[in-house]
Order: sequence, then C-alpha cells, then structure tokens
Amino acid sequence: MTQLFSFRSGVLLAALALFATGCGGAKEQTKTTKKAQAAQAQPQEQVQFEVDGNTAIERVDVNGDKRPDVYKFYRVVGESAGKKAEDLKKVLIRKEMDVNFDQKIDIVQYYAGEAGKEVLVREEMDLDFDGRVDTTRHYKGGYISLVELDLGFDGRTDTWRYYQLTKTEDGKSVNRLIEKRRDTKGDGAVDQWEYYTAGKLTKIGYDTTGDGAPDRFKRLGKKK
Ligand SMILES: [Ca+2]
Ligand SMILES: [Ca+2]
Ligand SMILES: [Ca+2]
Repeated sequence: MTQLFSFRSGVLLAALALFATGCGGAKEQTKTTKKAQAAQAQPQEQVQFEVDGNTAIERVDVNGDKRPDVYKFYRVVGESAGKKAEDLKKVLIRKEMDVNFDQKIDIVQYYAGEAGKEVLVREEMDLDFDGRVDTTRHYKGGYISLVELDLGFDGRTDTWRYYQLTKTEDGKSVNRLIEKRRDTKGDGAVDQWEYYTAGKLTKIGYDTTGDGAPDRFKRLGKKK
C-alpha cells in the first residue's frame, strides 16, 4: 500500500513541478526574463478578475491554454464601487488548483485571517486525480498540525499524522511528527499508535482488544 501511495503521490508531485514552472512563484524569480520576453510574445500567464457584490474571483491560466487552472476566491472588504478589481481590498478565502490541467480541481486550500494577513488553515489534495480527496492537511500558525491520509485510496482516512512545533537542543524551531495513528484493518477505527520523540519512533501501541485504545506496547531504540 505504501508503494502504491508513493507512486500515486508521485503523480501529483510531478504535476506540481510542471505546474510551478508556469505559476506565481516561478514568475517572481524570472521577472526580468519575462519582461524581456513580453516584448516578443504574450506572457503565458493570464489573470482574470470578476467581482460580484462582496465576492471576487481571480482566475489564472497558468499554462496558457486559455482555460483557468487556478481559482482564488475573495471576500471584498469596504467600498468596491468605482474601483478597479486589482485595487479592491479583499480577503483570500479559498484557492483551488488544477495542477495537471485536466479541468478538474486537485488541490483546495482554505485560508483565514484579515486582508494581507491570510494564513493557510487547511489543504485538501487529490493525489491520484480521480476526483476524490486523499489527504487533508491541517495548519496551525502556518505549520502543519495534522495530516489525514487515505493510503488505501478507498475514500476512508486510514492514517493520521500529528505534528507539534517545538525547539531543538540548540533552540531552533522545528515542526516535528509526534504521533501517527493508523487503521491497519480498514474498518475505520484506529488500532495502531506510533509515538515519536525528537522525530524518532520510540514506541508503538496496539489495540488488541478492539476497544479503540492501545493495550500492548512495543518500545524501540536502546535504553541507557
Ligand atoms: Ca490553463
Ligand atoms: Ca486536475
Ligand atoms: Ca484521489
């Protein structure tokens, strides 16, 4: 199953790499080059704005095939009359992305916070492009706090990864995996718990009685 997962998530990652070459980030880096090219050819990325009452949609065609691949949904703040769409004060609510350009959304990001200070709170991804979400990432303060995964690709979450922002011995901030829960039987109930200390797996708990709590433990690593 893990192998299958790496293959399938590889599909999304490959598409993402392709996607990034025509996306915002890459544009920033090659601004000068783009400007130079603009004299000879139309820039590839096309942005469209549509304002309807207090909502606004920004559509971006990343690969230049005249069909949008990125949709940004905004809530318009304050007065909008007489203003150009680009000049509106707006709050990013949601971003939807079609990373393999098949006109089906593969990544949906949800944001919270005020204009200019929006933070990502949740991200849903369809890793194998079948239209069904396979992983959901939850964020706290810009860092991943929980990742829900459907490694069996059957539409049911079977793996939960919990992260915690902590400090290393030398005082650096690091967001570490602290616990992994798994439904190994595929019955929707967690039956295995992996505990991590300083990023290393130290203990595994198993539910052998079926009451939803670990009752048998295996410790890993050497004890001094
Ligand atoms: Ca496109
Ligand atoms: Ca797609
Ligand atoms: Ca899927």
